[in-house]
Amino acid sequence: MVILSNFRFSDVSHSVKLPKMKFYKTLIICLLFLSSSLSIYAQKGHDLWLQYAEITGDNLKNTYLDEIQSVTFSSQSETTGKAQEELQIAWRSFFGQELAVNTTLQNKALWLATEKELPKPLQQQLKTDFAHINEEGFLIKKLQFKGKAIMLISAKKEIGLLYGTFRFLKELQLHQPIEKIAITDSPKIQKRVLNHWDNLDRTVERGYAGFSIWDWHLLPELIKPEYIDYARANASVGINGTVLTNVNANSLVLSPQYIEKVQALADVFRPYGIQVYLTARFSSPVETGDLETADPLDPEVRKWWKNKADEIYQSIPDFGGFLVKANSEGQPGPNNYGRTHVDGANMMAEALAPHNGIVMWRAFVYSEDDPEDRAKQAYSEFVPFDGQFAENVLIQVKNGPIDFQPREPFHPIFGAMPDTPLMMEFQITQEYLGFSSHLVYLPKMFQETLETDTYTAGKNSTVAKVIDGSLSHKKLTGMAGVANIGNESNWTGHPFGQANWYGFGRLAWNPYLDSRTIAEDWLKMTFSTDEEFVRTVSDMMLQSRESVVKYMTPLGLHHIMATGHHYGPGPWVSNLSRPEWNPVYYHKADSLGVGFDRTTSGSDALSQYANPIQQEYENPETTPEEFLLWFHHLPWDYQMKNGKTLWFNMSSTYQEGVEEVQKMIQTWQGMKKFVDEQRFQKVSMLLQIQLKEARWWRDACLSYFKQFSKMELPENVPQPEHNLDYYKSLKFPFAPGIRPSWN
Ligand code: BDP
Repeated sequence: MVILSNFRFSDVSHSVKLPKMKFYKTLIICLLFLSSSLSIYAQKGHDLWLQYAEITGDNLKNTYLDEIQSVTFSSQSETTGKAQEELQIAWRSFFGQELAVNTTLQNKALWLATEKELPKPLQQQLKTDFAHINEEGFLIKKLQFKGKAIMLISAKKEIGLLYGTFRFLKELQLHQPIEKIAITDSPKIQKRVLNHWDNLDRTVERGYAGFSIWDWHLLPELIKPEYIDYARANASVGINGTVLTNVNANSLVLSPQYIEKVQALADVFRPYGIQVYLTARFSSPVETGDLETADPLDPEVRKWWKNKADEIYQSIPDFGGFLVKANSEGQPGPNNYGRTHVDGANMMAEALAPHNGIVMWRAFVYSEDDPEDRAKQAYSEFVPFDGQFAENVLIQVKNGPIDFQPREPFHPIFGAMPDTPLMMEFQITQEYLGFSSHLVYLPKMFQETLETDTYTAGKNSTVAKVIDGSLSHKKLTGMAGVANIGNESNWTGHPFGQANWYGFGRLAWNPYLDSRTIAEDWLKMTFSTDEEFVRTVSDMMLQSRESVVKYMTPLGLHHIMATGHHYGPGPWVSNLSRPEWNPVYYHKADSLGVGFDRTTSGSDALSQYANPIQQEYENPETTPEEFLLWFHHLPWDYQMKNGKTLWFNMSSTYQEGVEEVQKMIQTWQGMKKFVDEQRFQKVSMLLQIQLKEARWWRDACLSYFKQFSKMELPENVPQPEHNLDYYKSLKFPFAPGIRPSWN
């Protein structure tokens, strides 16, 4: 079964006319048998949540096969071709057989047709359903048509048919009874984009799953099957854009030599509804040797970008646009020429507008010579520009005001720029959450941010409403996720890292989804539909985010990791040139206490939030304890809600984090019978690494903070194995994900 499930026979039989069909078929089947024993497990990981596991229950299988006996396509396009391929991949894998394709509609058929291809009476009958979906939405409905029982997948556009097909196949993967399949759905966010921090030399900044999947050297000629599988996986969750290159950009990617390579990828992704974007280095006009300035108000510079955009669109007519990191962490930008972010973004927007391209301009800025609290800087710089950006500019804002920490309050920009489209930037790669060795289910964290109330337009002004544009009627909306994908055979390194890619896609489609539902769906599609398995492992996933916060940065601590590679604890680091790069800047531990005072008596970062939040957080007693040290500097013996001291709570929370990882190990051991050997063992081994590193975080951080608290560890917290000097001495010159020059 597994052999068939991974063999895309349709790819061969439909696209190439083979003269000696029988001979080739036999040969291919023999080769598959030979290779299957070697690759069976690796392929399971490779197939992500599109496992299409064999449907064995007689009842279920028979009903599905009885109810869907053939498929008819009213549309003939590249995109519906992909829907057809996917149906066959799934059918062979679910049932060991192909799904008959008929040109005329039969009884008990699956029917794919866009709204305008439907006969008038049906269009009329489904009027209300169509009124509820947008251009990318779809409907799946069982109905009677001319005396025939039909399962209809319909949409306004072809891409909706593909999304509908994936959703239909998902329902089968979840073993949904056929009569219960009735869905009308549309994405709530327009630009659902992965950001690859991939360099042209194939290293991946903050990537922990091998090298970049883009094999630039062999493009445009070599189209790897992975590119197609990547597109299938993304389309299956509705991701419709990919930024191929690192935000710390290289202008080479805008050269004709590379545009040709980008075009080859865009051609692969197009039928799957995925647009390609590039990162644009602001100084490109200079770096290419064409001009002496990149001043955005210089007419020559404006012309350069216009010509560049025209050139790209010549090859890639549906090119998405540019993502820009400007005047941030040493990247060039308009400020270098005394100009503003508005000048820079609007110049690029002007070049892209005639082609319907967009600019995603990042708000991740903080200055090396600004003494203002780093948490305040992006807001201070961007909010005054509200309403000044061109219509095709999205400001891309990280979920929190510092930098993808295990827990941050939401970014105060959300809700504070009602006249500017704001795009959410989440980080799927786990730069600060254990790389690809820790099992941390991120959708739980994404959900926490999305459902937080900003109060900026009264009660219930959640971040999700800012992002989907509903709070202030935005025309352009988006969500970006920094990808955790590399050329590892299972794409993400950790088998559970796949859930974070999957979950990002689901939330970008619908930011109101519950992360538990997403976890359950993912588990069923990826591993097993067994109830006990799904319940137990989804509980473990949902808890995992809190556990990492506990063993790394409890009670609002943040940015206390080691330098450069960010691997492991480093709360003692104080020697870096920029003050705000040092962990001591963030925790401010001394003999009097610990934490960053961001209230009116401190940096006053709190004033960037709406009133109800200010009032609640101004006083440590009413501040949610998970944000205590983010907003307050408190004495070590500060009494917390449970009547114990801050030091006691900090120490025991670190300990709880470690114990929770121990519990994850036990839980996972009990799941052996549900998971194939290779993925089971991999997760087991990675959990041991997670435990080792959780203990390391606990011991190193508590040894460090204890010098200031001068208090004993609570009884249940073991004494650190080593002294502080030992933890400080640890070096990891080859930790992954870092630019070699930063070592
Ligand atoms: C930080 C990363 C750095 C990125 C930067 C960014 O450490 O590698 O370049 O974010 O988002 O988290 O630009």
